[in-house]
Amino acid sequence: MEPFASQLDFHSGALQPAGRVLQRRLSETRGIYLDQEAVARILDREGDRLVYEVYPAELPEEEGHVLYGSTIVHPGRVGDQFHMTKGHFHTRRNRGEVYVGLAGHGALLLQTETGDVRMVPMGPGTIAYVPPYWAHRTANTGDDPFIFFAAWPGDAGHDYAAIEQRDFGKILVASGSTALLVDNPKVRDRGSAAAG
Ligand code: M6P
Ligand code: ZN
Repeated sequence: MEPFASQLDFHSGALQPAGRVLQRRLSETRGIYLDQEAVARILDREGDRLVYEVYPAELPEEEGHVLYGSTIVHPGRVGDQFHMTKGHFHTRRNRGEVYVGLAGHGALLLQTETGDVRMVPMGPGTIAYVPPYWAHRTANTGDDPFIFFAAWPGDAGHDYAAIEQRDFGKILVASGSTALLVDNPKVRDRGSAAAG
């Protein structure tokens, strides 16, 4: 393969050239939010809102390559939760990732397979390291688009099912103008139901 360069517009978050641009709307990510009445209300009143977009560089998903792309999480809330990405583990769990904040403000949520959760606030210039074995999800905690760049190993793969089944143990909720990290009641209930 020949060396090449792509151009990332820090203002819009668009990467060019890019592979297939992914647009995630509310309807296809609705399951990640707690307040299903709020989801239904939004879909009913304003239609299928664009929540986030991913511009991937067109590269072989193979060992040795470094995949990269930009993500734009549009500002907004669903109930009192901020707009967020689906979140995933890497299919090959021992693959890490690097996130670089470019514009806007957000948070990176990370979780291990045993349910340990961490939160890293992100803004322009923040470089967040996602170690191997940690699932990751981002949320836009501000009022402007939250834009970040990510790079990960070509053979990492995306495993969404594991996080759909288990969910993150903590959620980010809006409290006035700040973001609070609180226990996910869905996971807590399931935990106590299993214990009892
Ligand atoms: C980052 C990277 C991508 C990921 C995207 C959106 O850009 O981690 O691999 O696809 O965020 O996250 P998700 O796939 O979890 O919706
Ligand atoms: Zn990843």
